[in-house]
Amino acid sequence: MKLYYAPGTISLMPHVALLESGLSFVGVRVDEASKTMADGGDYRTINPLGYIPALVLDDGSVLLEAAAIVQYIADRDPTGQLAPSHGTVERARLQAWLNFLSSELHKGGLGPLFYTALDERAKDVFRQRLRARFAFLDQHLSTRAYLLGESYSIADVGLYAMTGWTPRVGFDIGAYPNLAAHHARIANRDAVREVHRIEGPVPA
Ligand SMILES: N[C@@H](CCC(=O)N[C@@H](CS)C(=O)NCC(=O)O)C(=O)O
Repeated sequence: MKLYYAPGTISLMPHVALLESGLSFVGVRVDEASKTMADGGDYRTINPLGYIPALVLDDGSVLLEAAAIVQYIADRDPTGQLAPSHGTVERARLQAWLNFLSSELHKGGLGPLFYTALDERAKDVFRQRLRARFAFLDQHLSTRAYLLGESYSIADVGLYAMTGWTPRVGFDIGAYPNLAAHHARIANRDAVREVHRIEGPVPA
């Protein structure tokens, strides 16, 4: 398998999943802004829409969408630690969180704050939505260590990646102590540290 990743993006989630699973893969770095791959090629030959991540499977086909990619990895993970089994309500809850992260936090909250063309009034709409969602998460995490309860899952890394974007868009999560504690907890995982070491700093 080949994972196309860029530092500071949601590709952190499948990158950590791959390391934690122990599955064999090759990582290919992509420059998020120019869409240039490490070998100089155009990443849009992998994903015509240009967004990251993408996973190329051993049969050469491409799998897109972080939520689907991490579940594909989790289902092949011999340790079984990344996701609950299919057909269980716990698996449905994992899917609910992955969907929440992708739609409510990423595209409907934090993502728009990166757009320099949006004025402050427009960004305030998204900041307001984020405050409600962060308060909801903070309450949820007040009685549990992880999104699914006492069991870690790959969705925790997705949340960690997104809370990691908040300083870059001037959003302080200090007002949400349980969310901040969750971020610190996930930051301490060996695979998370290792992925940061491999990926290096987020380009300016
Ligand atoms: N729906 C996609 C969205 C991925 C996405 O938006 N990735 C961002 C980085 S976090 C990206 O590549 N943005 C650059 C672009 O859209 O051109 C997923 O969840 O995998």
